[in-house]
Amino acid sequence: MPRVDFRLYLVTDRHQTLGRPLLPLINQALVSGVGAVQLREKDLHTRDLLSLGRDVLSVTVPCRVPLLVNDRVDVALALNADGVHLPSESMPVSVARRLLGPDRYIGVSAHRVDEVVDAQSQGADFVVLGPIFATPSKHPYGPPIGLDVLAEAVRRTSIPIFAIGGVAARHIPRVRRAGAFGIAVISAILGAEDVLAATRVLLDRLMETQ
Ligand code: 3NM
Repeated sequence: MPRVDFRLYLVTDRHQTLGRPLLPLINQALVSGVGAVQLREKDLHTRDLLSLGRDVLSVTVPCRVPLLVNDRVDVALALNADGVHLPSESMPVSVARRLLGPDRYIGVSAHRVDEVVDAQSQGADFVVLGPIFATPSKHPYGPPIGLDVLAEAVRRTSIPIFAIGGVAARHIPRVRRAGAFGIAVISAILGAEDVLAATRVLLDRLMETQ
């Protein structure tokens, strides 16, 4: 199992960059020290996703930062990426593990405590749990689940849990008190006017609360 040694997980959405091209923003986040990147561009066809994935790898690899591909195990393998991130309706962890082998990351999205428990028992490397707060980035999962659910998931498991959904720098002390290992964000980085500075602030808060 690969070791989860990152606390700030950047999830991409090229529609949430304030109109700026995605790659330079990812690069700025990497320069500031973001720990892992998830390529999550659900509306791209396979060929375009592969092409963007190659471009993203050209900036993550020199920084030795893992790149995980959302849902698409085939694309992760084709890119020789560092892992996959499985949405809750995706293939089971055990099947992805068989395809990817023991050394690549398998992250799992969860929206309830029992899904976190399941992900752990199936051998996921980490879980992203949310939406913790209200977020304009994603509506399908309904209202925020809140910090109490996060705290309960932490109590019932030992897997690293990343809080997602509306997480901003000001939330980090509360999220960490609830036991989150780290945070996963789109808009707190890609929606910031100054991506370098915003990433640095998130990392500083995470360090302060470690
Ligand atoms: N997954 P932002 S919430 C991609 O609850 C994603 O599983 C969520 O974007 C979940 O940091 C979300 O801008 C959006 O709120 C995260």
